[in-house]
Amino acid sequence: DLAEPIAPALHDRRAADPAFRADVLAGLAARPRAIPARWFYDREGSELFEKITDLPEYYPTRVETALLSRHSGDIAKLVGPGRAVVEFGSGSSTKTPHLLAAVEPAAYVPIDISGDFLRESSAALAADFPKLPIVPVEADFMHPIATPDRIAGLPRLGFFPGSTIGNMVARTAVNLLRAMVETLGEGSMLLIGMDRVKSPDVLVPAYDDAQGVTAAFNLNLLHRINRDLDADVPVDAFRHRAIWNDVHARVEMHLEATRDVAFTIVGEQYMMAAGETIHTENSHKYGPRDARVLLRAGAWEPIAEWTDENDQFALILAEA
Ligand code: AVI
Repeated sequence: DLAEPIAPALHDRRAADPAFRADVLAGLAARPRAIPARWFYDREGSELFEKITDLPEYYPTRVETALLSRHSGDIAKLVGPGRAVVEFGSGSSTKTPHLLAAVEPAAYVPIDISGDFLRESSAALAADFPKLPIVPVEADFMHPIATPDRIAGLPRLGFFPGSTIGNMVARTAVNLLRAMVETLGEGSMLLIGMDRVKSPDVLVPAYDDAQGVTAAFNLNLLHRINRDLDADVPVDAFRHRAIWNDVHARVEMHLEATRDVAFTIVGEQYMMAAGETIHTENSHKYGPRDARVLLRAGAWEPIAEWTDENDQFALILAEA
């Protein structure tokens, strides 16, 4: 029959990660509904996140990059030359060159779960630092990682910018910090970025911008479900919500159904009433003492920290 559509050739149906499928199905069956934020970052989501980092309301990237370039001399003095710099979740980081230029590392080891991003960012850095050995590792940094032989015996500096730690609840953050000690070894140092607690009048717009880029980033999760999980979620029946949760000191992102909806995901039926939500992200903020307590709980002792004049964001140097 010529009218029969040749579905696989016409659709860009990507092979879904079984863990994505499991998290979506479990997350929609749970109450409250929640899907882990790590699933935002498919190709489209990663591109939208890059756009977020340029938004006027989204201060963290700008402030952290300025802190790194302003204080790289002080950081270099405390860190000393000849370390292997190990970056956790390197993505397409624009902050790394500031650090590498200052600390004169013996090697750079970017760790990322996305091989594509790793290859792209490693190639870009190699052009700027032709003499620096770059040893990319494709891995999930949430667990201890065997570091490459190439950096055996070198002292290490872990680099974890972007306030990514804020996307984890305290227990997960502490587990990650301890995994970093295992990966890097005792005697290592860690340079970590953490976003500060501040007025919701600044925080909420940073996660609900006027141009709607963050809304598109959040809603892309539903598009991804439709693309990857053979689903028919009516994305236009959802809206982006960003709220400040003062008890947990975090900005939360949710997707709220604007009318009663029914949809199918890999053959399973789901219903949501108007006003019901899916919790998609936490972004925890840390006061100065909170940040130090978290690091100590994760087996790191803070030794120096740098903040901007408005105390918006902190870069903290710690040792294991
Ligand atoms: C990647 N992470 C640190 C960002 C944040 O600020 O929590 C993710 C993000 N979500 C919305 N805007 C940015």
